[in-house]
Amino acid sequence: MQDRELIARSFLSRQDILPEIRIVGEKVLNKERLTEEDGVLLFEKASLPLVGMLANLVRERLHGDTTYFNRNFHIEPTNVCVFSCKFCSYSRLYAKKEEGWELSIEQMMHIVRSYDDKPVTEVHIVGGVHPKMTMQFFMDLMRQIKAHRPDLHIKGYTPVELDYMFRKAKLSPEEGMRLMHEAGLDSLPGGGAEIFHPEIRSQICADKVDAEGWLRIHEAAHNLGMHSNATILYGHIEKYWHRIDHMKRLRDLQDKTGGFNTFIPLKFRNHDNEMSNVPESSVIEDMKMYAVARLFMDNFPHLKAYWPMLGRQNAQLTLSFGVNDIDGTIDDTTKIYSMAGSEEQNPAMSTTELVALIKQVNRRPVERNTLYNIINDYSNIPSETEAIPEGTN
Ligand code: V47
Ligand code: SF4
Repeated sequence: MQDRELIARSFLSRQDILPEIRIVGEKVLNKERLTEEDGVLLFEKASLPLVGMLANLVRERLHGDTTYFNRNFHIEPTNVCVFSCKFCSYSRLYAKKEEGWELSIEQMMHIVRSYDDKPVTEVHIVGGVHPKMTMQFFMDLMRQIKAHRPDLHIKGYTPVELDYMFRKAKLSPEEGMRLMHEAGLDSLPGGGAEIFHPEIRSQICADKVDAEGWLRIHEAAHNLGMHSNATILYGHIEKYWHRIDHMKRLRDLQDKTGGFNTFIPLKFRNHDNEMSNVPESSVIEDMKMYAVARLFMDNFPHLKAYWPMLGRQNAQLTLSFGVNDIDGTIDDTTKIYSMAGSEEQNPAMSTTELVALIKQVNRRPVERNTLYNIINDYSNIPSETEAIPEGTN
């Protein structure tokens, strides 16, 4: 038996571990699936070192020390949005659209061309839901991107945007996804999931696609052979059981389709939105979220920490709590988190910095493409800088 399994067993045999927690821990050691009750129990009663140790065990069983990142850039076509999610610091209501931005296809192609000499593998397209930006508009955009750079993977549009487009075009999710895929859409990002349970969804984002609609669109994508990610927006008014209910719905769909790549917990940030009175979660709570997610989401291959939202040092910390992916180099092209109050006001990180960040916590940095094929293994390449610059939490 590997050392780490032995260490985990001896940790679990400690007298101070509650018997009901020990039972859950033993399930993890025996590779048994956790129930919803087990998940809630871990959140409520397990210590952080215990869930962290178990999550790290699972992470190392799956990936060893490998920590993935990719080279990507974002296009945010607009922040004008017909919806009014209470946690959103980013959107400008359609009624006040002059306060927002709206990019033309030519402006977005200009962004794409600005990466012509750079080895990026993915463009992540995500934004508000603008009533004038139709499905046809985005299909034209994707065709132009593919005509210009066929190898660039297009990860784009959440079910919030897609559901709105499909309804306007009078298409079913299945028909709509097929057309978007044919126009060049390669995979779906994880956004728009928030908290599925209607008790919370009706309070924080009542007017956008519901849980069933979100899941149906991802299922339609998976059935076309596309992959996708899933998120949870945690740390606001939800209870632990809402988080587990959310993860259970995703785990069930993953059992059915196997199309999800990565689960991404997103920490609620409270700056400049209608939920500014809700305090943000502590770092301890954040690490627990990642650890329990790793343990509960046993059929998701990857767990990602999105560093522009967490900050660099906390993202490093998550690598000991189940996380094996810290997203991409990003290049200062997203505004979602800086507008919501993240420490990362200008989220750009070079490959050198990302590699150093991962090596600093003794993990193995590997550049991947969107589908987790290895592009470059940086473990034996000395970093130009091993240190993270001061003041860049
Ligand atoms: O769905 C909005 C979140 C998401 C706030 O798939 C907020 O690789 C915290 O999903 N505090 C969009 N979060 C971003 C997203 C994403 C990001 C990176 C990678 C991937 C991927 C997906 O941002 C929204 C919402 O859950 N969000 N406002 C806020 N105040
Ligand atoms: Fe619109 Fe998305 Fe913001 Fe909701 S989270 S208001 S759907 S941009």
